[in-house]
Amino acid sequence: MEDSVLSQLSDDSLLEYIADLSQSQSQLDAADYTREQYFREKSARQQQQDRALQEENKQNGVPQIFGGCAVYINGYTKPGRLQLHETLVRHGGKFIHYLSSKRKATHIVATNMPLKKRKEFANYKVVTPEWIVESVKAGKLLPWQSFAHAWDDKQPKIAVTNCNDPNFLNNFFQNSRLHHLSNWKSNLRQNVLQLNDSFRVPKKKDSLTVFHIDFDCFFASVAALDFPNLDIDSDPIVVCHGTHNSDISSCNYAARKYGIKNGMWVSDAKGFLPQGVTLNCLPYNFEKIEAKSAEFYSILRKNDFIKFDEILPISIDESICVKISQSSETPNLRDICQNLRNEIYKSTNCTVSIGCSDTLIMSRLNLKRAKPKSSFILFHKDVDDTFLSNVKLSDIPGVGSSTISKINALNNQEPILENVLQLKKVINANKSFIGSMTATVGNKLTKKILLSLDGKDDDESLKMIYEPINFFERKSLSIDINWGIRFNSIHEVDAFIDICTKYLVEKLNELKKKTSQINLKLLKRAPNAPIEPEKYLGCGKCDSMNRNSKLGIPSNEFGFLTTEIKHNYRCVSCPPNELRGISIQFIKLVDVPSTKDDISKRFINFETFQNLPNDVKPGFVNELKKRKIQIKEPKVNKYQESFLNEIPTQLRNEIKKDLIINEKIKNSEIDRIYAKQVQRQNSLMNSKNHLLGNSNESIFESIKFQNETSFKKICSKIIAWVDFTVKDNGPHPKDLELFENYLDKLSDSNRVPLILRISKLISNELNLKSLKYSNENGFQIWEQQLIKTIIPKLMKNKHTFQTVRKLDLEFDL
Ligand code: DCP
Ligand code: MG
Ligand code: MG
Repeated sequence: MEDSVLSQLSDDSLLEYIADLSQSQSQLDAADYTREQYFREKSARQQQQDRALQEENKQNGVPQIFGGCAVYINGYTKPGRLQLHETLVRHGGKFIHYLSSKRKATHIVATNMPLKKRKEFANYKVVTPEWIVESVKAGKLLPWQSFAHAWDDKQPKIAVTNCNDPNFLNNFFQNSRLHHLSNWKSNLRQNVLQLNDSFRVPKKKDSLTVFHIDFDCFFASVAALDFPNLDIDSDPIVVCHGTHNSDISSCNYAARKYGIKNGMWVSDAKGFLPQGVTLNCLPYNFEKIEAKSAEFYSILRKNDFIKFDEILPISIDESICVKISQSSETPNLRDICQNLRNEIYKSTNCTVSIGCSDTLIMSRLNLKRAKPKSSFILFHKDVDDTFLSNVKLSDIPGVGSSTISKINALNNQEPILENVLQLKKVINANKSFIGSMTATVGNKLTKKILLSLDGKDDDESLKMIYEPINFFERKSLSIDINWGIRFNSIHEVDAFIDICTKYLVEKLNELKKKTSQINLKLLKRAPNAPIEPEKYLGCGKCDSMNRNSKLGIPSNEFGFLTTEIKHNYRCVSCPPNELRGISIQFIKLVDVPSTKDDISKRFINFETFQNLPNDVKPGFVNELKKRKIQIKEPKVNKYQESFLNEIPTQLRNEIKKDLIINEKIKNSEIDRIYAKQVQRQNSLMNSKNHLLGNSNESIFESIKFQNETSFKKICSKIIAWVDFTVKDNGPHPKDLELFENYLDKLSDSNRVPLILRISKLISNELNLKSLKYSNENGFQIWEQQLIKTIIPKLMKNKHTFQTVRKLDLEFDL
């Protein structure tokens, strides 16, 4: 036997081999009988025995579940080798005695396997003995992935684990589901822009029917297609990279029955299952996922049941389809949903659920209600308490756990509000609750929540329907790596930033855009977190840090952008070896004019022309004229011109060249940036003037109150108003409403300092009047107004800001 084969033997096999050798000493002594022959014969003998055993079991009706599997057992196992061998053979499997190149094993069974061995067996399916035991129990072949070694995660399928390797990024992307998801999503959105023509964008007056369609446990359903032995309806299935410290991207409803959820760690999920129930961990099949999604969208575009006016892509597995309702006909929505579901199932072998209604929010809530494998239709006017009692607060888009705990704090945690009906009751019982909610979670979100109690949409959400092109247009571009980041020096970080920027700039160019803002977000190991987290090369517990830079003018230049990002890195204090995640965002993308419109193409430089040999120049001049291409003369002023005319031709040309260079310097980026900055500063000054009421020029949209835009004049009006109304019955409610609107507008446009000044103004006014009028009704109304409405608005700016960001993300994954 070759040494290399020897080295592949497990300890057990090697010992067995030595024992066999010593026993068969006499045979080995024979000159023509080699060790290899001995093994071949021994193996053949054993296989014969195996076949006989298998045949007997087959005859007796034992299910041959391991048919086609050739299994090699490595090292000590529990249950033992003999037992596994027998079980396997009885159930149709082939037992491989020695692992040599001739005998290809399909699976390797081992209880323990050191890293070195794991590398050696990198091309095999390496499983724990439970794979055999559990499959026999289940009476069917279970996917080997579910029994792959736990430390599989520590040796992930992502081959390039060194972030300094130039291939790291590509490898990371290939394996990152989040990268795939975001790529798919942006491609789908790009398609929306291109499909512009086939849309019929609804008008505000149209009545709509909205279909929110989403695959049931999408990744899990697609993955299960590769495992016909598994039943998606009854076997618990999850999709994940490893089998321990990796997160579940999708779990089927059979797994959810036990409390397993998307996003859990596999190791935690396993703890939810009762004894004897196995979790089937399946690998990602990104190609198939993409193909199924394409079929889904193609059916939405073309089917025999309904022609949608808009097909809006929410994600790879989810679309909002809008039909403008014709009053003349009442379509049978139940049939449409049923037919669509059937058609999609026929084509993809995966099920979708549909929520249908006349508003976005209701179609979304109905979808939740419909899941899995069904549809649910309810229009907003039919919303009743029973329906609301089934809607969780967290089902409202934009409402997360922090909002929920804030609302509960307002209600003194008594009782804990979980569903929407409970919230509705609290609001009905206590009208001032809305005011408190506005003060804590912001005006926009409060309005949105109140509207959703009636099944209605807020304006922000409706933009998706009424302005789809604007809504789905790509507004930012980002790269986000939170796995495998381990650096030792700033040079390594710089090199990595270069790679990331290059990637982003390529994307930017594909989109024909420039960026006007960059944001660098870093994950820094939390002070108390271990150097290496549980998840292999994961980011572990981190603090996140941010640095944003607004570029003077939009850019798509690699050198400029990467330098800016490196500069940003140096501005936050995160030593390279503490870095665990890097995210770079290009924000506020703007269009680059297409080359056709690029006017510079219609010129050639004077210098270029001047350098041509004199004898060919006339020919070129004619040709250029024909094509209306001008020779760009250096800009010279009148004085320079008359001076130039006085000097000899040779010298004149040289001076002209010099002027060109000077002109170029003038036109350089730096100058433009500087000019922009000056302009910005000026406009900021103007805006200050505006706020004080001295100027009409402003970068802010002017806000009117009582037909005034000058803040100074508005203040005078307010003082007069307070003055006049504290004395008797107080301000007229209509006026107050307008006033509140004005304050809202100030607050929504980040002009909180102005609200502060107004509140001080009113407060001073009330102080002055308190001796004389504090018992008057009007005085008390103003006091209340100040405390309950104006001051809470002061606190609001921060929240408003957060709300806007949430709204941006609300339909995101
Ligand atoms: N996905 C993911 N990671 C996320 C969100 C989603 O990997 N943070 C993937 C896995 C999901 C798919 O996107 O299968 C679709 O997301 P859904 O939210 O629609 O979840 P599912 O389709 O799995 O389940 P459901 O039946 O609740 O829609
Ligand atoms: Mg889904
Ligand atoms: Mg979805």
